[in-house]
Amino acid sequence: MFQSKPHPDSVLHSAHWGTFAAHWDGRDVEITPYPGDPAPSPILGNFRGALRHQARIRKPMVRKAWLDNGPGPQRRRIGDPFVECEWDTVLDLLAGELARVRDGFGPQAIFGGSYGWSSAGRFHHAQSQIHRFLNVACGGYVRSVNSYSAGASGVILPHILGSFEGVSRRNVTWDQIREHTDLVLAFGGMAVKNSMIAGGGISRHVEPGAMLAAARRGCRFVTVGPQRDDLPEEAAAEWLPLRPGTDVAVMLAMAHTLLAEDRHDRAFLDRYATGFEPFARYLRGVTDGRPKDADWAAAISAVPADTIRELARALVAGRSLIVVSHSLQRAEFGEQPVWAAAALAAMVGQIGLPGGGYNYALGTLGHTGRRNVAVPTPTLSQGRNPVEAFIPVARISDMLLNPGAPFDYNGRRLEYPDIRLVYWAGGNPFHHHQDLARLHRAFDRPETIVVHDLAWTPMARVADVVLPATMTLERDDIGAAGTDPLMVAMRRVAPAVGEARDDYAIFSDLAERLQAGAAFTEGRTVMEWLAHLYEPTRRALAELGADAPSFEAFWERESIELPQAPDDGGMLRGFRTDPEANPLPTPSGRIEIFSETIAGFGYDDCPGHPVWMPSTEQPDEAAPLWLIANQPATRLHSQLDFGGYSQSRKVGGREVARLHPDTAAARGIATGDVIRIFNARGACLAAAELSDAVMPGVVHLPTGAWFDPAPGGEGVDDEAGAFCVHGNPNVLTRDVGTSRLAQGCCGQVTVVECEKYAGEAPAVRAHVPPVGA
Ligand code: PGD
Repeated sequence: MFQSKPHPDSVLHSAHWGTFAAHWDGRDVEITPYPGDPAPSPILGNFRGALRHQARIRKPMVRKAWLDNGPGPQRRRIGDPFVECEWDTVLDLLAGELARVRDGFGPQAIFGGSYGWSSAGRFHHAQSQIHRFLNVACGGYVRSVNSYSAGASGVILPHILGSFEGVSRRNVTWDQIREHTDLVLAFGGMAVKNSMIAGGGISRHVEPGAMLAAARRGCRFVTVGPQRDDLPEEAAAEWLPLRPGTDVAVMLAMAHTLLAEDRHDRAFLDRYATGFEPFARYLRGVTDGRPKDADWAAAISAVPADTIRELARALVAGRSLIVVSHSLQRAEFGEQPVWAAAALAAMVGQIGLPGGGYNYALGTLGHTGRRNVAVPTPTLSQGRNPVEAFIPVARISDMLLNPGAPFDYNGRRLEYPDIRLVYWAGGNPFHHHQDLARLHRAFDRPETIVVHDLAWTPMARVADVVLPATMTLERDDIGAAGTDPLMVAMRRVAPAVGEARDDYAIFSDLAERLQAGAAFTEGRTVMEWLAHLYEPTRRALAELGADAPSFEAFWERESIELPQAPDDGGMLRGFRTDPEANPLPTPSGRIEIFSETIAGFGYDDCPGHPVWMPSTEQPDEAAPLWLIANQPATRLHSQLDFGGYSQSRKVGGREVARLHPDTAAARGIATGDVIRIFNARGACLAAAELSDAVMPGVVHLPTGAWFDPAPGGEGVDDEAGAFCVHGNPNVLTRDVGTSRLAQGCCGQVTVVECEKYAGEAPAVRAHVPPVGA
């Protein structure tokens, strides 16, 4: 798939999934992974065939119905025809529309939340560009807070441990695990398909090597979850198959075992935690008459009671580390596994020790388990947003469908704003959001939708104004992440396709039309911006006495190594060493096993200490199987779904769904069959693969296949829901918040039935441009 030696004319470039050398031969790119990377990601292969793929947007386009009828709520369908426009015409039209909404309804009528990962470069980062533009030229916008990744944990961790970063990214490192850890208990595993990704770039994929070295030294890895391969072969892991969504019961039972056998660390709890007593009463069943013992948890989770007890004892027998993956909290009551694991780890008493304690989300991104960079990395200022209204990011459909309705969030009662114009750059809601039939209805409500993207994603196809953005390989940028030692001069590899322009160029011209050109560009060209953004890093390097080349020298060299901060365990180590001098940034300064603050909110779906609450959606006769809809291994989210590697892993052009041979046999399904996966919200087709790495009773369909409601762009029906012929699981997932505390997304798990598809399956047309393009 890759060239072993870079072409002599290659230049260095970077993506969220790796650093690489690239050469454009006029038709396609040759890719060679960065030589210092011990385990390059296969998804670098998605650049093959992507630059000139038919899915690229080549000209500015306007949806015909919007052009004919003007702005207003309207039925928008993925099969709608578009009309080509000249750049000047479309920018005049769009500037006029932005001014109409801004001046008529105020910036609080513009939704610029625009969630999405876009590309790695720090200047052409679409989120930063759009937010800067809306602040500078439109007087602000309604924003979104938190993420689809860590919707629940991002809100609860500050209440109970004080800092999301301090518990996830600046905590235990892979080096500590190699050296110190005896047991890694990973709820939801630590799949390398996730840790191969780091926003801003990643030059070395160290995780498989570190797990191999630790396992060889004798470290025991245990993965708890419905899929065996959530830990790589290198970890030589034990697999505890567990019914989806029941981890909290197992965590509570481990805590109960420690309590009942008096193995918990009382001294640690006394000194470092608050609220253990009410939690202990709950564990014993004093409050609800139901002790949370291992037998109780075994019946809920399918993990044998003896295994739960043995593992609880093992946690206190040596240096142990508890890990919880993001996936667990992307579900109803997703706050609970994050909190229950923290309470269990506090009882074990190793929080803050090298290689021990609790590292939320270790291995779920390449940002975790690493040392941090000791100097600032380039960041584009987004300006100031005076609009106060915001939504938790996954409440987009609720907002568009219910303007003015109240909702709860983290102790506040807020109101959904009334949105007239939606502006999106660098994200794909028809990939990332749940219940796509509902999202589709919600996108009928705004008067105007604008999208910049490099390709005809389903989001672009429901937009009114679609502007072609360049792809990362078509522009110069700087790649850097606060957790990677390599800062990369990302050199342009290929000319832009068609009339595609950089997001920056598009926003500059729009800002000019809105009399904010100079404020937006500050008079800088792209190269002048890169030099400007590089300067704080260079200055900090010089102050440290490190190699601090001029911008020109950095650009010539193509990369520099940045110094790393010490591997010192961060906030939790400091707290352990001296809790009076270094209290946690929680209300009590300690680990909050009971939170007065959260209890004070009075939420029945997130009470004052961790509790077991089964999901309100359970398998039943109509939908007897669990569906796991997690991150894909063949691309980042939905990005470059049309690229070489992603395509090579589809079967008949469809996404692959895995199911256990027993589950398949009961339905007469064989590997390679087209299957229909369905529930009350919708249905999708996928190609079946039988695998004993998946628990019986579970279907695994990763996200990222572009929503393809064929035939003819219909397939979204108010009664039957959405039907996707390509394999997008978000037609099936639930659009509810994790709880009133965080309102995070619940996309990870739902219930479904599946069957062999009868008849000729409709062809996948997800990557074919719309009529008129
Ligand atoms: P991407 O596919 O990365 O998905 O959701 P997100 O929207 O981030 O979308 C990025 C878009 O940016 C792509 O369309 C790409 O073409 C475009 N793009 C790339 N570079 C540029 C550029 O320079 N300019 C412009 N204008 N566009 C660009 C991800 C989200 O999905 C996340 S983070 C998570 S963790 C969630 N995970 C799940 C899950 O586990 N299960 C379910 N069911 N659903 C999920 N959704 C969430």
